[in-house]
Amino acid sequence: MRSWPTPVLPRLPGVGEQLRLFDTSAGEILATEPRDGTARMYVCGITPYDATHLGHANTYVAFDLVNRVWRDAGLDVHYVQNVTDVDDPLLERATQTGQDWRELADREIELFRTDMTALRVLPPRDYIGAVESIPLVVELIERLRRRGAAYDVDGDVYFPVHADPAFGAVSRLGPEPMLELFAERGGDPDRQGKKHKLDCLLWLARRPGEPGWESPYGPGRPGWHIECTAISLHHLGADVDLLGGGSDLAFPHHEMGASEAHVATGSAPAARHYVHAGMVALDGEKMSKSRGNLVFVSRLRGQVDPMAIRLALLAHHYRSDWEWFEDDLTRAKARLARWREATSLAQGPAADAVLAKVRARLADDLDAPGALAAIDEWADRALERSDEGDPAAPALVKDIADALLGVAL
Ligand code: 5CA
Ligand code: ZN
Repeated sequence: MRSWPTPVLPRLPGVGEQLRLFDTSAGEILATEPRDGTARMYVCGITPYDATHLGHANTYVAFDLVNRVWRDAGLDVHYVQNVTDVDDPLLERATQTGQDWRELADREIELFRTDMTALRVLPPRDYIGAVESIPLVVELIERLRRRGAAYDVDGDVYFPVHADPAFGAVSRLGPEPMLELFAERGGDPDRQGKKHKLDCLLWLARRPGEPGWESPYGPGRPGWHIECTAISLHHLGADVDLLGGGSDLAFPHHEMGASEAHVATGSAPAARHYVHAGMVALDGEKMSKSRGNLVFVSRLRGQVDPMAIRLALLAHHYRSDWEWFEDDLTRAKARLARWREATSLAQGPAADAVLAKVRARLADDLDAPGALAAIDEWADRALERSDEGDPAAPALVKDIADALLGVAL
C-alpha cells in the first residue's frame, strides 16, 4: 500500500543519545539497542472506518519521536505499519451507512495519509494492508497448524494461547483482567466449542454478505491479531526492536500476537521492547470511534496550523492518559507563535545547550514536555535580549524543533 511523503529532515551537529523507553513487558525503562545500525519498528495502524482523531494522532506522534531520536543517534530506521483494511468494525460501519467497505477504507486511509503528512509524521517504509497480506496470514496459520497450535470450531480456526508457555508476558495481567479485556476488545470468551476462553481467532469462515478469500480452511478472512503478527514477521523478521501502539493494544492484541509469533518461530521474545502510548479522552472517556466522542485531526487542521496540533500533543508525556480541552490548543498556538517570533530574530543566545537538553530529554523515555521547556526557555531569553547573541542560534533552534520534534517553524 502507498505510504505518504517524507518531510526533509535537517541535519543536526553531533550525534544524539541512546534512546531509553518504558517497556510494558519489563515494567521498567530500558535502553533500546538496535543491531547492525538498523532499528526495526512495527506500530499498529488504523482500522479505517472513520477519520483520524487526536487519540490516534497522539500515538503516531509518540512513535514518530522514537523514529526521530533513533535517526538522530545515527541509526537507520526500518518502520512498518499496517492498515486493518478488513475487520468487523469496518464491515459493520459500511453496512450501517450503505457504503462499499472498500471505498470506505480507501477514503479513510487517504485522509489518514493527509493527516499524517500535515502533522509531519515520518512515513513507514512499508505501509501494509491486511487484505494484501492474506497469503502471509495463511502461510503463518499453516506454520501454527504444523506445530499443533490451531484448531477448528465450526469451520473457524482458533489459536490455543497456552501453546505458548510465555503467554501473559507482554501485559503481565492475571486471568480475571485478561478475560474482562478480551471480551471488551473484540474477543469471544463465551463461544461454544473453544478449548479455552482466551483462545483467539486465526481465520473466520466467510459469513453471508461478507467478503472472503480462499484458504486451506475454505473462504474467509483473517483474525485481527494474526494480521499484525504475519506482517511484522514477514517485513521485519522475528525479534524486532520495538512493537508499539496505544495502551489499549497491550492486551489482547500484542499479547496474542507475541504468543503466535513465539509458537510459529520457536523463538522468543517476538519483540525486544513493547511500548505503549497513553489514551486521550474527551468528555471524561477514552476517545473512540465506537463511542463517537471524537475530535478529528482533519477538522482541526481547517482551523489551526497543524504544527499547533502537534505541539498540543507533545505537551503531554506520551505514556500519560490525558483529556483534551480547547485550552490545549490555545496554549499550543501561543507557544508556536513565540517560537516563530524568537527564531526569526537575527540572533539569539547560543543554542548548543538547547540541542543537548532536547536530546537528553527525548532520550529519557521521550520526555517531550521537558524538550518543549528547553526551547521555551531559549525563546524567552532570545526575546528578552533581541539585540545581542549568536547569529547562528535561531537557525539551529529551528532545525532542532524540526528534526527532533517534527515542528516546522
Ligand atoms: N487496527 C488496529 C491495530 S492493528 C487498531 O487498533 N486500530 S485503531 O484505529 O482502533 O487504533 C489505531 C491506533 O490508535 C492504535 O495504536 C490505538 O491504540 C490508538 N488509539 C485509539 N484510540 C486512542 C485514544 N483515544 N488515545 C490514544 N491512542 C488511541
Ligand atoms: Zn495491530
